[in-house]
Amino acid sequence: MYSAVPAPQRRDFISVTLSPGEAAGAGGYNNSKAWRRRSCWRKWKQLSRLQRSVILFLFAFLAVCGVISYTNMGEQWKSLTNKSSEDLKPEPEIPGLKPANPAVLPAPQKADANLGDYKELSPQKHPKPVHVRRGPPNLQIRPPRREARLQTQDDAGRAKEEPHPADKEEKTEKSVISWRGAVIEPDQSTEPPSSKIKEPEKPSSLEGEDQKEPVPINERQMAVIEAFRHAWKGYKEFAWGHDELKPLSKSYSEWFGLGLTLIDALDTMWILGLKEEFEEARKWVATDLLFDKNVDVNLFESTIRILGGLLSTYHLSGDSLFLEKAKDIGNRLMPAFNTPSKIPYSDVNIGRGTAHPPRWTSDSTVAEVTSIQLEFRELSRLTRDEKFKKAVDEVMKHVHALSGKNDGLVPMFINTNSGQFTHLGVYTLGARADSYYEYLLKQWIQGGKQENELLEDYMRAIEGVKKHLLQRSQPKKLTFVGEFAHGHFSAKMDHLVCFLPGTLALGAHNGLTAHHMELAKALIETCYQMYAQVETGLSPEIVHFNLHAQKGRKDVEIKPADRHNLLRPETVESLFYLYRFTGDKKYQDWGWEILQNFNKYTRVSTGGYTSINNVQNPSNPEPRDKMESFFLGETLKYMFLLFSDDVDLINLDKYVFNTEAHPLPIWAPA
Ligand code: DMJ
Repeated sequence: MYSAVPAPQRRDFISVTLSPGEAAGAGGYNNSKAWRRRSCWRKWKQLSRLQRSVILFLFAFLAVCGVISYTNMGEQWKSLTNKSSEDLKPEPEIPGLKPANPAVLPAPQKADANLGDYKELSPQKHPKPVHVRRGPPNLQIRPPRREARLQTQDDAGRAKEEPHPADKEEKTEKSVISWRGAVIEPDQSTEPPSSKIKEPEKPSSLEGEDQKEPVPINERQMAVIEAFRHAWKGYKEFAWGHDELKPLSKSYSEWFGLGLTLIDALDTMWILGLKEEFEEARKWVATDLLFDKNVDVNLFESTIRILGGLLSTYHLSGDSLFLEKAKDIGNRLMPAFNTPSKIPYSDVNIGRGTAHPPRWTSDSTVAEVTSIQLEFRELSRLTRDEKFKKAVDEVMKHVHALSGKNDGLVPMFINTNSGQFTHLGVYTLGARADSYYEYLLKQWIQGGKQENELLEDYMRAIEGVKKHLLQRSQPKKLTFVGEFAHGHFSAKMDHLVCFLPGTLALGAHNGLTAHHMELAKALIETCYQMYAQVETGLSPEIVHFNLHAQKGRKDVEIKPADRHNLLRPETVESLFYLYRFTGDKKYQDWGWEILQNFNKYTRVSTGGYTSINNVQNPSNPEPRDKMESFFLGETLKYMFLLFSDDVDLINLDKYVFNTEAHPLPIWAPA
């Protein structure tokens, strides 16, 4: 039976009930099209006007919804298909080299790109959205004074390319490190929670940081900026483009004639945010820095200061000018490796392409030949030319296999003909050996902790230090690193050795034993005392520790020939690492004391700072009239970083400092 729904009592809703009988209608079931059309039309006519309007409205509404959802699905589908085709793109290969992690490193510029093409800090073109970097164009600092407040966006164009998606993968590599069968548990306790080790995903200056609020600089950092500006004023006025400032005689000295101070200071200016100074220096590099010179340079010194300085400035600024210059000097240094043993000569004539050992010997210094690796390896990665890396890796392999070590401790000299250690039996962590140990660890870190031989040599050497060189002084029981010569211990310690606490702390931060951190803490206390126990509050070049308590004598003794101070960085460098990894403010306070004493005894009123001859005479410290390039390259840079509470200001999980304080990127594991 079919009946139309009776007229509703209430006219604000409709109900349509259809039953098979009703649907069949009086005339019985007829499924013809005409019948169906007529029947529907009849039913439609039977509906009230309101019912018809509501039905029509519903249809219209459904139709609109349908159109909208169709359009959205189309967009989503489009983006999905695009994304998957991007993800499938193969990663370009670097022939002969393990691919570096573009998440950590900027995409290398083509070696021949923009050679000599000076663009005055003009933004480069970027294929991807721009990320603002730290440094002059993007200061993460807020100086209180107007002139120190630098813009944040204008030079954003120097940012690097996006990393390859494959390198964004979470790496959970940090677990245990096996060393000679021993399992070394990573030391969790030595890491600050905010900088737990994980594989870096991007250069510290890229994404993520951009979203972060800039960390304001504090008063102590401002004091470092002021000190830098004062030093720079002297250099600019009296030594511009020369190697070192002589602040008292208002002149300069030349070593290689390559603007050493200016190059060493480039990345410091970037980090301190000194845009104007940086721009001026960059102009000099672009127009006046020419390596085609008939001049002998020391391979090690020019590698760590010039090559290292150019590479780090390239990484921080993204400016290909610095890479081109780095490539140029790198190539010109290569003749040093043309020796019978492949242990490089100490000196190279960068204009003539010839190399030679010092006049009086065919030996090279062990620290020198083993502390050029970070720079040449990085140059290979950037230029995709293996020869640099091959040459320096060969040196490390050779030294690794060499006999004549004493529990991992190396002699100070190596012969370029025979490839053997010479002057056996003398072991120090000071001059001529120091950075061998530093670079064992740092190369291992640079290479993504894959090169086990480096780690082995490092761990064994630290055991050697503990066994042969570690002692405690009287009366304060300071732990110090002495020297060992032909079976005899000497309580002599160079200020240079003060790099060691920082290196030990860095190793502990990277998962090595917690004992290294304990030793680092003990040693940095000693290095601080090398300043604190001296009349000017500045350390001499060398100290001798008292092994036996004697009334009225301090721990630290200074010989007349050793009481000079060259504005060296090592203690401040270690204070920086210790503060980064422990957060203990006393390290900042110690650094602050040291800065004040530099200001008190080494600052020259007309501009610049000077080395002094006598740290024991506050009334006349006997200025030497020389500002070493590392004062700007290292000492002030580490001061600035030490006073910063921003772990991303040169993040130590992304960068490794060369021995001249030039940060180079850490590669991701293959
Ligand atoms: C710097 O050139 C380097 O730090 C080097 O490793 C040691 N000497 C000076 C600083 O003291």
